[in-house]
Amino acid sequence: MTRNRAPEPTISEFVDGLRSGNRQLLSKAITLVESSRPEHESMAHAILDSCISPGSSSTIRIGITGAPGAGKSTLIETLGLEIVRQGKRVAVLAIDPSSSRSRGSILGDKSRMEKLSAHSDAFIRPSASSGYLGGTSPRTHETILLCEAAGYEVILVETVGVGQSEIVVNSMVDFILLLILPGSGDDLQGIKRGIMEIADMVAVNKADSGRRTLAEISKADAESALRLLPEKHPGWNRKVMLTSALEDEGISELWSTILHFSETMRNNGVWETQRREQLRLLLYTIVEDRLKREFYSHPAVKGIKHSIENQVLSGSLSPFSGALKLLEAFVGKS
Ligand SMILES: Nc1nc2c(ncn2[C@@H]2O[C@H](COP(=O)(O)OP(=O)(O)OP(=O)(O)O)[C@@H](O)[C@H]2O)c(=O)[nH]1
Ligand SMILES: [Mg+2]
Repeated sequence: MTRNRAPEPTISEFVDGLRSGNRQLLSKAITLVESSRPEHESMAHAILDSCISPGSSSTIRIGITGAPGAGKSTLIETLGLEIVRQGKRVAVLAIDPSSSRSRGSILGDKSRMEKLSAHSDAFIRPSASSGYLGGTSPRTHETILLCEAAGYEVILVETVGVGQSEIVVNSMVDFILLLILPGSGDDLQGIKRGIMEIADMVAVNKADSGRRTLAEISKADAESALRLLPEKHPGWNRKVMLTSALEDEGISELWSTILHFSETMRNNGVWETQRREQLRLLLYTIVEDRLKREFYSHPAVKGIKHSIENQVLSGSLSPFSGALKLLEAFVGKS
C-alpha cells in the first residue's frame, strides 16, 4: 500500500515559515540540520543562508551547565517562564555529546518543563544531537541560528557539565551559568575547575528554605574559588547567587543579572567580539568536520587504510610515515 505523503516544503516555504515563526517548520528545519543525508544538508544550508542576519546579535544565548541532577531543566522551566512573562520568546535546546543519556530521560526533560513547553512563546527541542557523536558544535550552533531566525530572542542551551560538553557550549553562547548544589564544596577544588573557568555566573541551586545555611557555605566556597581564577571578560565580576528552581527563588534576580551582563558586554564591545570569534570557530569546525568525512570515505584512503594500519601496528611502519601515506593517497599523490 502506498501512502500519500505531503510534499516536502520548498526552501522559500521554509524561509517564509521561519520568518513568520511557524514552529512546525522550525522543527522540520532543525531535523534537516541534524540529518547527515547530503540532500538534507544542502537544503539546511540553503535555508540557513537565507535566514542568517547580521542583526541577530540582539538575541541572548545562555548555556546552562552543571552535574547531572543539579536542577538544570527545572531551572530552565522557571527561568523560561520568567522570560516569557517579560514578553520575550524563548527557545530551549539540550546538547548531549556523551550520548550517555537514554531517550527516556530526554523525554523526562520535556515533562520537567511542562508549563514552559505549553507556552506559545516557548519552543523546546529536547536534544539537538541525539545519537550524534562529535560535530555537535556546528549542528547546535546552526540550530541556534534557526531559532533566532524564527524570532526566538533568548536561547537556553542545557548541557551536562561533564567531559567536553561545556567546552562545546562555550563556543556558541554569550553567557554560561554553572549550577552547583549546596554542600558540593569539595568538588570545586577538583574537576569543576575547568567549568568554573568558563562560567560567567554560578548559582547554588536547591537553596530551598530548609537548606539556606548549607547553601550560604557553598556560595562562600564558590566565591573564593572564583577569586583564584583569572577574569573571563573584562568589566565583569563573576557572581555567585542562591537559587531554588523549584520554589522560584532568586530566578528573577538571575535574569536581571543576565540582562545586566548583556548590556555591559554590548557596551564594551566584548559581546560582538565573542560572537565574531564563535563564527570564525564555526567556519573552521565545519571545514575540519567535512575534511575528516571526505578523508575517511575517499576510495584511495579506504583501499590502503587496512594495510597501513597493520604495518603501523606491527611496527614495520612508523605512525608518522603511515599518516603521510594516507594523506598522500587522499590528495592523489602516487
Ligand atoms: N529541592 C529542590 N529540588 C530541585 C530544585 N531544582 C531541581 N530539583 C529537583 O532535582 C531533580 C533533578 O532536576 P533536573 O532539573 O532534572 O536536573 P538536571 O540538572 O536537568 O538533570 P540532568 O538533565 O539529568 O543532568 C528533580 O527531581 C527536580 O525536581 C530545587 O531548586 N530545589
Ligand atoms: Mg536536565
